[in-house]
Amino acid sequence: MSLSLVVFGYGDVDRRDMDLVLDRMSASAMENDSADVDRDGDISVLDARLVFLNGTRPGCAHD
Ligand SMILES: [Ca+2]
Ligand SMILES: [Ca+2]
Repeated sequence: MSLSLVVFGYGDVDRRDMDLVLDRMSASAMENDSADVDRDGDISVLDARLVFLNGTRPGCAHD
């Protein structure tokens, strides 16, 4: 499974990407929705968790 963890911005996975997922949590994902990281059709805590765990900075901080 290939994940697209970059929700916002270019290349880095940070707090802003996670915030974007959190903002849209409980919404239905659109086709190819970047906030639906695991592509299961829903934007959920699992997507936020994936972004957090795979952040490019410690603790998923932003620059
Ligand atoms: Ca980003
Ligand atoms: Ca999902």
